Amino acid sequence: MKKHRNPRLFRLLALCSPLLLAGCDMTLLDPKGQIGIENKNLILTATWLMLIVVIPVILMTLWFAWKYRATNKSARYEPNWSHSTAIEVVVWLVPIIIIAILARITWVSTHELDPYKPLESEVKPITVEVVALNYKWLFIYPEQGIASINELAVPVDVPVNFKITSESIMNSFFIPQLGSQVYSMAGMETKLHLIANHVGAYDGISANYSGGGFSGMRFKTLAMTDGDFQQWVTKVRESKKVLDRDAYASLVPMSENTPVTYYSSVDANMFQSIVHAPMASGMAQKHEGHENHGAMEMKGMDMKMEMKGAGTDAATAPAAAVNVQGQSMTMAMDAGAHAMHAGTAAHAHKE
Ligand SMILES: [Cu+2]
Repeated sequence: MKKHRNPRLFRLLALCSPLLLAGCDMTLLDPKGQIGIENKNLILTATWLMLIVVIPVILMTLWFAWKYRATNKSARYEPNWSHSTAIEVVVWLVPIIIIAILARITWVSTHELDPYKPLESEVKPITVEVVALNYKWLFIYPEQGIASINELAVPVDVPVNFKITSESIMNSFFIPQLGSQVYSMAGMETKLHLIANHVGAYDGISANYSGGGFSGMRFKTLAMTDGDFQQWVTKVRESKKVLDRDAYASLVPMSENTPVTYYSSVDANMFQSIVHAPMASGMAQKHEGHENHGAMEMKGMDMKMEMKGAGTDAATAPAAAVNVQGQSMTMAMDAGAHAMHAGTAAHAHKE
């Protein structure tokens, strides 16, 4: 009997598979909070359901190619074969059933895991306001009156209500081991509700590319016992820095790999004023020097719209239509930082 197998190839494959996986530390599959656990179950359930089709297809492809190879004279040869009701039933019915199950799971889990839905808990949640800056994360604790950069501390088993916005460019606020991510966008507030159920330090990232310093836009999420969290709050309150308007303005220019910074106090309504900044009358001032503009800015579109915005009052109907279209496109491209460009006379860039 001839030896078909190639033992060296098999050994190589066996050696390679862990290497291929070594690159990813599977944080999504190692959740440390309730939402993360539900995310993981959803990922695995959907994957297994799809593998019901994928695995037999791959195995049968290999088996058919081997069984009906030219040298196998014992296999049936049917050059005129074209239809099998049994096969049709299987290849349509099985995927339809899988898609129906996936559809139901998607519907139910989309509502259950809605990031805007507060978590059910008897413990009073804490609020953390998150601001994505270029390229660092600012965390404001309105109840404690403190703030930190690139370090998020939360007590374990306490639901965290995140309110999220961005100074300019769109980012995505993501702590993989705690679960769902949500975009941060200028001029608006998004919400995310998470919980950490285990003490530990978990990586936080921006999951949406935002420019040159993006790779350093990371923070540690410190999930602590209640006592440790109070100590952390006390430590932050001992900082000599305070987050007032001037301190915030100094954070706006781009910086990379920003070290952890604590602020012992925060101006009241700091977060709301950041959210509303693009719509405030002081927009032209905020735009001075264009330092807020993102990497994704479309210069040509910007100028074109400014001309319309700053133009005479005799704006014709077609021009207005173009304006509206341009505005919505810019919102998508520049995450709202430019949302008010079109038609805002105050924003004529005279500075
Ligand atoms: Cu501008």
